[in-house]
Amino acid sequence: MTTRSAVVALAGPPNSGKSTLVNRAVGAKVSIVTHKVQTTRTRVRGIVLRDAAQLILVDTPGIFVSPKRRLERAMVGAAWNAVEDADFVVVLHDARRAAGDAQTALVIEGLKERRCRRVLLAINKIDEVKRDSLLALAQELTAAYSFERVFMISALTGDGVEDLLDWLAAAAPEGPWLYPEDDISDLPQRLLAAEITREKLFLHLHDELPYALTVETEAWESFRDGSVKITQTIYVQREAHKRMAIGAKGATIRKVREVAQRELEEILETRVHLFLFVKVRERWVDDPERYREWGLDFEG
Ligand SMILES: Nc1nc2c(ncn2[C@@H]2O[C@H](COP(=O)(O)OP(=O)(O)OP(=O)(O)O)[C@@H](O)[C@H]2O)c(=O)[nH]1
Ligand SMILES: [Mg+2]
Repeated sequence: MTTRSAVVALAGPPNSGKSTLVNRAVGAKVSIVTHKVQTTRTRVRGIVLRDAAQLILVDTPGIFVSPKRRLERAMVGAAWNAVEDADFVVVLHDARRAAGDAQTALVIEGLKERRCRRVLLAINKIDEVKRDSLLALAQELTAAYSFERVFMISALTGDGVEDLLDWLAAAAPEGPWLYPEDDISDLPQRLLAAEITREKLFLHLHDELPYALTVETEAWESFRDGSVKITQTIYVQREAHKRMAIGAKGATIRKVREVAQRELEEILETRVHLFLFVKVRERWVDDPERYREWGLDFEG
């Protein structure tokens, strides 16, 4: 069998559905998803086998205008690095937004600066709009950039996703598979487990708090009966944030722990004992160690 492989970067504005698409394509949760912007903080590779082709789908942080904080700069930088390293780029555009939307325009501008080849467009969330509006949207977007192909998809329902993957698999160049055939992601379990907890924190906390915290898996202990004990620290920047994360009488952290633990049990297919600790570390966003683990560029 002649094997083929391609690295495919999914790029687009925050919330356009990149992580949802990676999970849908892989058929498992490899990257976290929330309704909030800037959920994904680093590149996460999801791996898909199609016939003789291995597709490495690279989920990236959303690209947004003039990121100011160090973490935001590192996130947007990671997205552009992924684009530059890829064989194909799939730009996601939320079908509910106009073709001239500033967010997508920013992505297109960046693609032009980088003279990227082999760029596809995926108009996502088509389950949310009337079909007859899509053609005009596609025409306007292809007028703004010469996308090699346009796909209409719903990462949520899966509509159109097979077509996109089939196209990529057929277009992938000949070459060895880059990962073992059973792999579905490059994210180590400890990091995935931290991400699952961060997702639940995003869903249960409000305003700027989700953006001001990070989660780390400190310990991972496997027992003879197959169960695992996972200990994680949630770093926040202020005492007030710690109180909010814990909630009245510990209600918030208890809920987060419960849903994160349940999901980890599903993913790991075993009993999980999850222990969460909240610590104030004012300057975690300026600590290189926090970036290294995630493969983010500290100096950007
Ligand atoms: N209706 C609908 N919702 C979608 C679709 N794809 C994604 N979503 C929703 O859009 C929201 C954002 O999805 P994500 O996959 O987290 O988006 P993202 O592009 O990874 O966002 P960032 O990581 O913040 O850049 C979530 O609430 C998803 O459920 C879709 O095809 N249809
Ligand atoms: Mg994401």
